[in-house]
Amino acid sequence: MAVESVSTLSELAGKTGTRREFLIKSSLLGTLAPLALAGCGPDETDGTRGGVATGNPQGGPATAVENPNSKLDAAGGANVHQSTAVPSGDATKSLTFRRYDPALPPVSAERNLKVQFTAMEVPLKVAPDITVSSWTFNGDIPGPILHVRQGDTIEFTLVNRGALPHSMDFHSAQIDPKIAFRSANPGQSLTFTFRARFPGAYMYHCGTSPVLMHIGSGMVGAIIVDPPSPLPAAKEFVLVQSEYYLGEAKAGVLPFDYTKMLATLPDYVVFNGRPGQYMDAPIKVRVGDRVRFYVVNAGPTHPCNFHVVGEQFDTMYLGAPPEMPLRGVQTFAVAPGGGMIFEMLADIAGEFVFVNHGFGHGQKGAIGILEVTP
Ligand SMILES: [Cu+2]
Repeated sequence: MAVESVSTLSELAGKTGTRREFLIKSSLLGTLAPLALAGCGPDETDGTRGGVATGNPQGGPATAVENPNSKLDAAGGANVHQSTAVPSGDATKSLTFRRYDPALPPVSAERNLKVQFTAMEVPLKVAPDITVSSWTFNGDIPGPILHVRQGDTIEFTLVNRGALPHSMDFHSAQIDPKIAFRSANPGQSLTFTFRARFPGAYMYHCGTSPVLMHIGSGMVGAIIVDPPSPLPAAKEFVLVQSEYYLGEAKAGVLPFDYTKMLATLPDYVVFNGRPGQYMDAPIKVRVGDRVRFYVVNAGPTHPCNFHVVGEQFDTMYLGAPPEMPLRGVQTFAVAPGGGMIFEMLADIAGEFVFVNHGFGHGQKGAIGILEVTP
């Protein structure tokens, strides 16, 4: 593609048609083109993902494995840093690509919840032509979206069906991490209980050493804690940003690469586990809708400079909502390990690109379209 002298995004968009066409045809050429142009099966009505598991916890007694010091992250080199979910032969053919439903599931009706996740290492198709050797909660990146209310008590059980020790660190919990966030060995489980004391958009992740490898291999997710009085009615979406650092494919599956994680130059930066998935299958709302994005940055390393092209956020909560609202925000950086709530009124029809405005990372996949229809 010839390099043209263009000064603005809208100027270039004008030369190539719509902004969406521009982004698909031009901005995403290179890293993202195969992804953005490939068919993503829209599943706007997918109600199976997320929600709150309320079944009785199963599995054996909690293990007494303490979480090793994460300073070990800097050690590098050991076999523990290798991804393990690499199948023999070309097992990727049996896998299907699924769009991750970004809709916030309804808040749990229970005020005392029982939630159970399963830690498992599985190959995961994150684009029609990209399969990664992921470590997951419940087989996906990110794990299930949890939605609770301030003051709720959550009895959490982690069942480890993987080949490595795993654990759970809820940023929404105030608890002794050495006890609650300890690791469960393969075949074992652990349980701890916490109260969601503050509302907000919180990260959860595996905290087993090396934490960088467990977060970087996909063991992340979001728990949204509502304030006691509901925020204004809105169409609500959860975006979990994370970075992918990948090695050479084996049997069609790309392993995560710990050395590249330490070098902090990602191959992809993604919303909800799939690079560019909402370019081809946009998030859809109607004119007049209030739109609320819960943006959780799972990292492991880089900020998410969240921005919507052609819009401003009339409200962004700097603290626990509804406290400390900021008005008229164009872009705000969500730190790795952090979560922020962004609101806008979709009062104009069109295709609005939401993006990590750290554009190197936007072009690596942290980009999508909010489609506002009359
Ligand atoms: Cu883990």
